[in-house]
Amino acid sequence: MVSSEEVVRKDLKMIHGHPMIHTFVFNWERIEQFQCRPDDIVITTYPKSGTTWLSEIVDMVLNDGDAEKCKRDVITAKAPMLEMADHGIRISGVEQLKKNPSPRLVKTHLPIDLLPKSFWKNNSKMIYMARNAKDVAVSYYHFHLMDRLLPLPGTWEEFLEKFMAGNVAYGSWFNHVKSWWKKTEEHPILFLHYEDMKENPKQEIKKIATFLEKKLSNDIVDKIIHHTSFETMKNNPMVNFTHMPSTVMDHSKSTFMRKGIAGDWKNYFTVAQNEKFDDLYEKQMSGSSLQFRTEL
Ligand code: PPS
Repeated sequence: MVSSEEVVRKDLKMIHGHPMIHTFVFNWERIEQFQCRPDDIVITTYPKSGTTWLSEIVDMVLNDGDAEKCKRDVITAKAPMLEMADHGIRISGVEQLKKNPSPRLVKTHLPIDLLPKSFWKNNSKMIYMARNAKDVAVSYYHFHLMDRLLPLPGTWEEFLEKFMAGNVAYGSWFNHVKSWWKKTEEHPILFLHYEDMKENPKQEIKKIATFLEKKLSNDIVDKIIHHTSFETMKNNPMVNFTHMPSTVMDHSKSTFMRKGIAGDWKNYFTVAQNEKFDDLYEKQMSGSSLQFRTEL
């Protein structure tokens, strides 16, 4: 039996130059040697960019908008996070994936160079969802308050400094989004934006259906929009993470389904923080064609 001291609020650990959640690094060979299946669909994001939302949408697309079928299991079982391991509190991502029927959804936040090679060799389909950095920082701060596998965030000010420096789990947001965007030039990656999904879910869901070679009627797309709206997902225990053991997630500190909007950063960034962030942003993103909207 593992004691909570072994997993809770530990410092991050480096793996091949990337800061990672301490317990995930254990037996890293399981990630390096992971063998994908030909029809795996990889859902890849920087943390807090709408991964759960995208996962539920993809599951609905694959199941022709059948909401009841999509309640067959919790989201962490339907779309296991590849790198997740917590010394046996829960079944690891790799073990859950081995059990799942094809086509499997594989959730990951891994930077490009940590993704198992088999996915590249297999030319696996991948969907990347990106969200603007300021809202990600705010969402990630609140997630640190409740997800006890992460180190404590300190104050918002302190956390923002760490986020800007890339001293958070999975490293720099800038490097993550830029490198995945660049990879779209040579690999089948559907690159989506959280803000576009908020603004026009019909259009974005149709893009996903086309990418996955699924034909969906307008009626089915409407069902998917309804089932995956923030309000519906917030109240759906299969996707709102309330099933998680409290050792791992403390919903009394912050809820997983927190606000689900674009532009919440304005409630947290001071004018000075915003100016500093914008300066860094300009430097980090210069030379990349990737564009974000920070409000709708
Ligand atoms: S994780 O832990 O990295 O996998 O988190 P992730 O799922 O990527 O991101 C969580 C944020 O996504 C918001 N969310 C949604 N927004 C809009 N619509 C729907 N349906 C939806 N579902 C989840 C969730 O509320 C988190 O964002 P914040 O800003 O904290 O509310």
